[in-house]
Amino acid sequence: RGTFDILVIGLGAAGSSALYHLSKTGKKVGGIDQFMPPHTHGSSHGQSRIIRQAYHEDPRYVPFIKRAYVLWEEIEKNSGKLLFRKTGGLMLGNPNAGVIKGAELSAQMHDIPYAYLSNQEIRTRFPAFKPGNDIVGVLEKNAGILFPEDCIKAYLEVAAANRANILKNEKVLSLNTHTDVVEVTTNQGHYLANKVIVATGAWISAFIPDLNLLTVERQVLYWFKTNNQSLRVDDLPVYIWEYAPGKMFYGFPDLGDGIKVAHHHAGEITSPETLNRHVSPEEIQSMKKVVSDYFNLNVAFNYGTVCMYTNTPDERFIIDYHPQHKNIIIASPCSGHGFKFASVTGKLLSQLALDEKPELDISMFRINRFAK
Ligand code: PYC
Repeated sequence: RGTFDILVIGLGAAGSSALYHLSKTGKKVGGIDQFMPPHTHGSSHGQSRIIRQAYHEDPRYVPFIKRAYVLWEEIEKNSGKLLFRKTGGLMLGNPNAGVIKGAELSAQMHDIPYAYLSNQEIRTRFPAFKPGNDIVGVLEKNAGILFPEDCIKAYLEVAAANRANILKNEKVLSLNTHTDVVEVTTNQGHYLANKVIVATGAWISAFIPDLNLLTVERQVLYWFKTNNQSLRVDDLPVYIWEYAPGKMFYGFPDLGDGIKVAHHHAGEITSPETLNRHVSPEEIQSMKKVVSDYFNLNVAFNYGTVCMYTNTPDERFIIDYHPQHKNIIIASPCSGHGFKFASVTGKLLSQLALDEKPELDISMFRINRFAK
C-alpha cells in the first residue's frame, strides 16, 4: 500500500498544475486519474482556452490572472513547450453589456492596456465580424489562447521528471478520513496520504457528497471550416460576444481545423455518468445560424465535441479545505472560466496542502460563502 505526503486526485487543469508545483518541493507526491490525461472525458479538451486579463466577471480576479500569466510562462520554460499564443481578446456587446462594462472596470482598476472600439472600428479592424449597429468592443492586447492538452501534458511530464508518482487509468472509489491521514481506495488498491487534493471537476460530488450545491452542465464546442483569409490566427482575436443580457457565445480564430465557436453556459444540466456526448444535427444547424448571423462568412461544419462545466451558484471557484476534514483540499468547480487560472490555482492548492499561507487572498473562493 503506497503512502504519500500529498496525493492529487484528478489530473486535469488544476490537478496537473498542483502536482507540478508540489513535485518541486521534495515531498512524496502522487497523482491519480481514472483516464489517461490529457483526455477528452472532462472539461479540459478541445484545443484552445481563452486567457485574458480585463476580467469582466469581477476585478478581484485580476491579481490571480496576472500571477497566472507568470506561472504559465514558468511551465512553458520548464517544459520547453509552446502553451500560449497571444492574439488579443475582444469583448463584444452593447455599451451597457456586462462584458463591456466589466472589462473596462477591471482594465481601469488594474492598469490593463485596452482599447474601446466603436461599431465602425470593429467592422474596419475585424471584417469577419458582423456586429449589429449597437455593438461596441473592448480589445485587450495581452489576451490569447492557451493550448489545454499541451498545458496538462507539460505539467505531468515535468512533475514525473521531478519524481511525482503518476497513476493513470486508476479510479478512486472512496476517501476515508482518519485523524491525520486520508485513506484512498481505488479499483487497484489502497493509499495513505497526509493530504489529498480533490481536483476531479465534474466528478467531485462522488467524493464530496455534501457539495450538492454544484451543477454539471453540458457544453458543445463546434469547429467550422472557412477559407476566408481574414480568419488566420494572426488576424483575429479571441472573443466573447454578449448578444443579449447575460447570454454569450465565444470563439477562437482558425488554428487549422476551422473557427471554433461555443455558447458560454445555456447547456443542459447533466452528470458525468449521463452526459450526452453526441452533437445532434439540430445543434449544428443552430450554431451554424449563430455563425451566419454574427460573421461575414460562409462556413461548413467540420466537427464538434462535448465537454462539461462544473458550476458553483455564484460561478466563482472553490479553492479551500474541506469544511470538516482539513486534510482534504477541494479544487476545481470552476464554472466554465477556470482553465486560464490553472497555473495559479495549482500553486494555491499546493500552498494549502503544505499548510502555507496562500500567496493571494483566496477569500472569494472559500467554501464558507455558501454556508446558510
Ligand atoms: O474563460 O474566457 C473564458 C471563457 C469564455 C467562454 C468560456 N470560458
